[in-house]
Amino acid sequence: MATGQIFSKTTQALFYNYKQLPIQRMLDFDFLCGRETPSVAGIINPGSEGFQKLFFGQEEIAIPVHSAWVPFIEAACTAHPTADVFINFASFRSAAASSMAALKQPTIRVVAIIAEGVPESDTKQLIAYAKANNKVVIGPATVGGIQAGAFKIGDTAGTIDNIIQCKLYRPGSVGFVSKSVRDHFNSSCLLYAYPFKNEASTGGMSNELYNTIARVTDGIYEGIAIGGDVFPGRHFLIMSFALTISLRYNDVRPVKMIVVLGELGGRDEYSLVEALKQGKINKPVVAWVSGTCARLFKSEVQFGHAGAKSGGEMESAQAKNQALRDAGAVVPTSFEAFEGAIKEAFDKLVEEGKITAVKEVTPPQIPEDLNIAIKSGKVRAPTHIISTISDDRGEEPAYAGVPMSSIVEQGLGVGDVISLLWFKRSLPRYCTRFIEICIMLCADHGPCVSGAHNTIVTARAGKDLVSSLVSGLLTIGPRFGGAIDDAARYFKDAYDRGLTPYEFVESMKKKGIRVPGIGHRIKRGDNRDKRVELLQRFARSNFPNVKYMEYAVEVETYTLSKANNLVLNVDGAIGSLFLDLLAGSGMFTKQEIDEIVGIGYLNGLFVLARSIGLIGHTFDQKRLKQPLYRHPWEDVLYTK
Ligand code: Q5B
Repeated sequence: MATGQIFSKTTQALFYNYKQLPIQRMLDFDFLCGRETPSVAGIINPGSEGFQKLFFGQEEIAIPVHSAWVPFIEAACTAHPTADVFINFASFRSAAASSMAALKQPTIRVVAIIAEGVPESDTKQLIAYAKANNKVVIGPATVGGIQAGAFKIGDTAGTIDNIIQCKLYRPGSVGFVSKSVRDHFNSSCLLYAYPFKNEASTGGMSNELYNTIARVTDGIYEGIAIGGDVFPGRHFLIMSFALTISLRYNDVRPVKMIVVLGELGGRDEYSLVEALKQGKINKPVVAWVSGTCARLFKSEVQFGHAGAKSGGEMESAQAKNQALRDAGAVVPTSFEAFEGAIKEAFDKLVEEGKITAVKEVTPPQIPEDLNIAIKSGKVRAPTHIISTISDDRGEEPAYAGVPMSSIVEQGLGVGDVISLLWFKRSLPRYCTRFIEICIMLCADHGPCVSGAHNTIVTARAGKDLVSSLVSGLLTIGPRFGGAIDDAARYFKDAYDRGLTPYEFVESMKKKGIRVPGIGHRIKRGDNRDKRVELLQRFARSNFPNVKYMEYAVEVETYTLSKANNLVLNVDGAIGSLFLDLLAGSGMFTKQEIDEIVGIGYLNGLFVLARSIGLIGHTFDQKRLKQPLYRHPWEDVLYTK
């Protein structure tokens, strides 16, 4: 690194507290400048580890992420020994501790603290430590700084468009230092009383000056915003840094002139006055202290950030401007004349042959982010998913176009929600009531059925709710609970083809297929399934037509004549009755009914219902603190 410089084209930083935008802006700046390595080596972020994907030009790169807080800062610094800048985006509450931890790392040379409102005593300690250990603190309450064509901190210089406009992708000849005055600055007057405490600085005034300087000179070599917090020691602490910067600019050979933007309040600028008087700075200094309008106010007003408050005549913008002028700096009579003064000083240097023309380069085009391009209508991109049942983009989620509030206000129930999300329509009340009855009747069938057994064993193995639930759900299939769709398919086909129950059952037997919906492990002809009876009773009194169910009953009569366990089971009852619901409600076309039966919607009713019971069994086992289940040897036939 050349004499006096704090950044170079190979400088790398650790970024504390993940903020996507400023990091991406740093990387975009890197790309503009033609850097070979990204300026962000690593990210330190509370509670996360791994990698963060970001763009470096067109390429996606993975930047390592390290856990936050003090011991991890050390680990992150060790992991990235080439990173000597620590950019701290922590809140004002935790910025001091993390900054001190960073300053104590041998690899860290510069710490930039973005937060505004860091306790003054903490800031003093940080600056004292930095001074004693030959390190640099920029901030707090700073937007950061930039070395044109080499490195920039976070949001410094704003958008890529602004950076290109200000030609910050290549070095010029001007060293610039400011107090990072915010966007609401206007000419010689800071317009609004301090509204933004504790926000990160936006650096609007620095950006303004980068523009101004780019317009009338060959551009910035380096720009630093020293930060705008107030604390008692700021004459010495903050401005001594500003002064240090000015003195440093005096040493940095490519810097040919210095531009300083101060502000009312404090006596910081007087150290610069002294340095000028003592001849320590021999490069032209063009300065302006903002806040000359403060005199228009009857009482003391705080402008912009915390430091901008005039505390007496010496601290007024007018007095400081005059002192700088007397010491030899070029100080215009108003902010409006600042640009002209900078231009004049620069032109003089050109005339004197002290400025060699900057080699102009055309920066590469930064690919636009897809989201931004789509928003602006510049590109179109195909979607990867189609969804037709729900939409969460508006003010409230809607199921099949029916807003949540309407569902609640109309007093609709689970059956209606299922109608909307599964069938994409509002069904008549008797249909939704039937769905609800199915859900209630199938919610559980005791601990001995396949699903509950699996769930119980899983819960007793110490597994969590979801694992216990799905281990039970995974047993649902052609034998257990998942025969509803097949029952509907076969009953429909047989009925629609006009097969007699005998022809149907015997044709199934010939194919070696058990009739889905028929047969039960414990229910018998003389011990019928109450659930089936309840469903049938409801349908007979509410459905316009129950032809499929009556057909299933005829099939049952035939199968019962063969064996007493071949009853119409709950799957068969739901399957046949749902055919009646679809056909009789007048809400579905023939094609839609075929699709529903073909796709197989109806097992969903059992899956949904039985989830209620399986969740209950999981809680039951946990509540009972049941130990690991082991099946007894006596219950196993060991054979060869
Ligand atoms: N045979 C359910 O069988 C079961 C026959 C058949 C023709 C049939 C069986 C079956 C179709 C699938 C079905 C849903 C495996 C059941 C449910 C939810 C539950 C569960 C709960 C809850 C029972 C003895 C003789 C053999 C077989 C013949 C049997 N079924 N013939 N069509 N469908 N059904 N599943 O008792 O001549 O001796 O060789 O697969 O609808 O899961 O509560 O437990 O809420 O949790 O093991 O209700 O019926 O009878 O296999 O000893 O067979 O009957 O061919 O004839 P079993 P097996 P043969 S509801």
